[in-house]
Amino acid sequence: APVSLLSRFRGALAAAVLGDCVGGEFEGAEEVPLDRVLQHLSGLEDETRGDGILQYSDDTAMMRCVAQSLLTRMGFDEQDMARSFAKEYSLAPGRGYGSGVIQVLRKLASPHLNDVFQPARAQFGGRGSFGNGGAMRAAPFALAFRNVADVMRYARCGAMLTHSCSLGYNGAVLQALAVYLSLQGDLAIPQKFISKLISEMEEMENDETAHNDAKVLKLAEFPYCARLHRVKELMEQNSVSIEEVILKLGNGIAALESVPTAIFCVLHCLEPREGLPEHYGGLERTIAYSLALGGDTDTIACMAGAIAGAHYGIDVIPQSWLKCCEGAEEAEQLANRLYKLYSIMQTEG
Ligand code: F2R
Ligand code: MG
Ligand code: MG
Repeated sequence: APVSLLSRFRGALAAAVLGDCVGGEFEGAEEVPLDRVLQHLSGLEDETRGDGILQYSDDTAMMRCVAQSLLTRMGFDEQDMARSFAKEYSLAPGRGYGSGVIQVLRKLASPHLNDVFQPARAQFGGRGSFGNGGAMRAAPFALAFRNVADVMRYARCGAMLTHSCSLGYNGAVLQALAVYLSLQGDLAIPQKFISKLISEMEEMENDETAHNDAKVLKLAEFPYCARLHRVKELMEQNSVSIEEVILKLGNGIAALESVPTAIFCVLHCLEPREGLPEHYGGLERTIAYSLALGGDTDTIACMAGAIAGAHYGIDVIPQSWLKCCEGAEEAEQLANRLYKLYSIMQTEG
């Protein structure tokens, strides 16, 4: 049966929270045997475990701020979003934030700050952060704007509140774009999906700042496009090992080492895969596979979850899994409200 747009909206945000909550168990682990992942996931079916037993981390905390700000301001308002990040951090600083970004979040709390993008620009000796913190919270931008140019423009601005290096904010643009295309049903033709990502990112990376950052960091001239081409190559292979995925795409805390990886997880798990239970659908496969890569598991599973959830919709996500995740219900409510905002924009636009 066709998946409704509302179901896709709810699936995107709920599966992002799911990925964050279940991925927290393995964040930073170098090797994660698949049987440990499957054990962890089958434990979520144990009804004697409490609701919301798995806590969400900074990924969800900041994604909620993005969604709430877009809703209250009915669009992007940098002052409001910055305030929202700062307030959330001050209320719950122990959610596992990146060690650099906490300085930005503290500065954003100052009532005397005029330029809310300035603290991010001061990071890492003025080079800015290339971490995946902008990308991990980018999904709501894809639900709040009706055209692709706005999704990309505002995902970039929203990320720049904490990540001023082009590798950081372009990772957020790529993640928002992947969720947007998935919501439109583009994952039905995977080759078309990846080609669209590459052509949009070619334009984004065709920029002097991006070229300079890539040069300083000794990366390819179009770093995201180069990774997306590797995703395409891996998709065309008959079999791919976990080691090869990590080697070619990465599994780290840098946006470049994790956003293309999350996209690959979704594409790879569109079909049944050896080692993953036969009764798993594509959404469950995507989450399990993301965890099995190790490294920044909460964030890769969160981003892959958002893209996969936008494709499969809310109804295929096991209720028992969602029940274990703190904040899953609120994510669905935020998605409902974003859908209403999107619908108003459709009719007014
Ligand atoms: N922080 C973590 N995980 C660490 C362990 C947490 C532990 N489980 C706990 O409970 O405490 N996870 C979260 O951080 C990632 C998102 O980070 P974000 O928001 O991008 O932060 P930051 O600080 O800007 O960047 C992260 C690190 O990347 C390196 N880095 C970034 N830019 C750099 C640059 N220009 N030069 C050199 N290094 C740079 C630094 O090591 C930063 O600390 C997510 O995984 C989220 O889950
Ligand atoms: Mg986290
Ligand atoms: Mg993480």
